[in-house]
Amino acid sequence: MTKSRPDAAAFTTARSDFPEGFTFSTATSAYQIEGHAFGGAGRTHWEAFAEIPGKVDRGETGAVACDHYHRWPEDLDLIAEAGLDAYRFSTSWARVMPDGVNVNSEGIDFYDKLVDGMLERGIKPMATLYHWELPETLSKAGGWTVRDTPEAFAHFAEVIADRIGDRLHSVAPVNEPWCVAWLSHFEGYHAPGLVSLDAAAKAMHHVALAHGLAVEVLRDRDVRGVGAACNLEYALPASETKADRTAARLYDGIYNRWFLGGMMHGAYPEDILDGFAPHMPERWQDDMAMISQPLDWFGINYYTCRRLTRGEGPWPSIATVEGPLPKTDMGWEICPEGLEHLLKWVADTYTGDLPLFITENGLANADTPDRPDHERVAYLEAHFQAALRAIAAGVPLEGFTVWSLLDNYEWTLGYAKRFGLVHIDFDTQARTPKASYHALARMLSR
Ligand code: IFM
Repeated sequence: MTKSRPDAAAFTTARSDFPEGFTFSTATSAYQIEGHAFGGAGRTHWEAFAEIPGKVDRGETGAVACDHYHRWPEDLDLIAEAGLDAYRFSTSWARVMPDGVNVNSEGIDFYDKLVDGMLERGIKPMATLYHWELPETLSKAGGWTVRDTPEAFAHFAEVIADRIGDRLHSVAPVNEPWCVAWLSHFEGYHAPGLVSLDAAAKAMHHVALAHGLAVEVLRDRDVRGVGAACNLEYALPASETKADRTAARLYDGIYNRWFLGGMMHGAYPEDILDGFAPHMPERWQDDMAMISQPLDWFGINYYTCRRLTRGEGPWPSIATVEGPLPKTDMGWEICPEGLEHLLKWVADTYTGDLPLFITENGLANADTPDRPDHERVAYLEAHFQAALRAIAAGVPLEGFTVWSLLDNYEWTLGYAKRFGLVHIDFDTQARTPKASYHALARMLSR
């Protein structure tokens, strides 16, 4: 497996190595950058979660974040000046509908201006409808464990589609469904912080249903480029024992095959259904046609591989073992081979000729504005090369999105982790493009 190259100063890869028309973009999400205290946005389950001692580092929230709500023209200029083709942004449900139901005109106006701002600068708007800021009213009413939430989400999708759908280049309903459901309801690591197989199984279905209901809304309104953005991990057994191979297979089922199977084949994986069965919502089978409507593209958010072994406790009893590869500031192994593997596997097993996009890839690094972030250049270079190998093998990959434009709110880890191409001083809000930003701009010009 590839070692990272922390001494790399510039990309050897060039835009011209990729097929004609390949889309390079960068991504952010609403709650992580906008400043949720501004513009009449409603309380979300993240503020509630951050108030529980010990759940979020230093109890931080997205109240101010990068103040993108006021500084968005400067941020869009940074995207345009880098030579990026597109911007993957998200629309905050709690900003547009503070109580999850009624529209806040200031909130929807913000996205209207933002999309026009992208178009004026020649940037293609790639929207994600939901990147995790559930209005607290809906969270208190059961959140993703109840069917009312996907139904309310369909209404939110209507509001967005009616206002900005005519100008979007592409749209994905839910960012990283696994995080919304499993990480937040079984592992308890994200809001609302539940640790319950019953809640998690219900959320795993309701989030998939939210995707399907939103796809139907977007299609009804002729919104172009309707897809999905799922996070996938390369699941490896910690050793070749049967127990470790079983753990890796189960992890792969919950993390990767659940949403891929539901969205692309209209069928959840049987080995995972065996464990979820007592907890699935009534008549879930009736929703599978809605969940698996045809898409225009499928997006993969990829960061790392993971090594699995048998854990303690009831099903699914999986534990993680630390691996040998160099790690990012998140402690995640740098494993570009996992991206190549997943691209080929997804195309072969699920998506066939459907265009694929890498909708997120990047690393957290302990950056300061006065030290070049060589590690980010090396990480991205290795993943560009993995993408090129997959393309050479016939995978219909059409775009690559770097996470993230700006250092931002990393959820449970607060502001401690820096993923940006652009450094943010969270005291002054000064934006300082990092060495990786300049290197990427040069790479895109070649
Ligand atoms: O910051 C997150 C983002 O919100 C979703 N994808 C992974 C990123 C890094 O953890």
